[in-house]
Amino acid sequence: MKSTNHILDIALEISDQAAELVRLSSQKIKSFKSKGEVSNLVTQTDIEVDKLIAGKIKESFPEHNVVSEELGSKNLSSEYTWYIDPIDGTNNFVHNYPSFAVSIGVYLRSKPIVGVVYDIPNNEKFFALKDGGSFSNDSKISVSNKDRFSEGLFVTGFIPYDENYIDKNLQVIKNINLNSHGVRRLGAASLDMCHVAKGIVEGFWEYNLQPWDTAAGNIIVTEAGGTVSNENGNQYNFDKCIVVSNNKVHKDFLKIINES
Ligand code: 2AM
Ligand code: CA
Repeated sequence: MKSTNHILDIALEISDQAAELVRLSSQKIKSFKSKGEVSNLVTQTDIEVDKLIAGKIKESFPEHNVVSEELGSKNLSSEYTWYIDPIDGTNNFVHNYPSFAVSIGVYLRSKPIVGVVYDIPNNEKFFALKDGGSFSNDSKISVSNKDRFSEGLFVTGFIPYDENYIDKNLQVIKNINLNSHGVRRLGAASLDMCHVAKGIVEGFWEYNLQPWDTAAGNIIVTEAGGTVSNENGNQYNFDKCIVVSNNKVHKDFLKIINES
């Protein structure tokens, strides 16, 4: 536990420095490049922040593996792996839409042990430690108590150019809208997961995310009492579909996704 606490302390410190760099860059004009499709964006800030985070991890834990969105993987055969998204919600960042975050998740032997998601525009830092609970700034957070799917609020995301899943997801969105208080779409998966952890939405689902989008959010949700699974209800292991809830509505949630 002592070493896990130390990892959390370093992850929090790194996220503060990364958030500061994103904040400073927010005030400048943002030039962006498209990584192929028209809405798949990367800015110079994504790359600078990724380099900052990877460099800081190397200073403290030179032997740990690092997997990041913009710099790729550095596999040193360690039992520890850091999954980094320097800016989750790059598209929002470019448009000044206030939903983007730095996301840092640490796994030990394929299980999450530490997560930090820093919501920069809202100044809210979410973090969790294995068996230590989930927090937003200094307050403990937990998932909502709502057990009726029909009274829940849900959030999803979709990659606009993802031909394989967009039609399926539109059908799921329609059915959830018809059977609940509704669906929201904010554009940063790590924050959507933290919103389940904080109890302001009952569930989140998305297709085709990458490990750096979900690694930190995963432990923040489970330590807050929620469930993170794939569409079959099995423990999520970077599968094609992620289904996250307050646990109480999980069964109904899976049913509606699978029957859409
Ligand atoms: P990003 O801003 O870091 O790319 C929105 O639905 C979510 O999908 C965001 O978390 C966004 O993260 C992510 N996303 C967008 N394009 C993606 C891609 N090509 N692969 C994986 N995740 C992506
Ligand atoms: Ca990103």
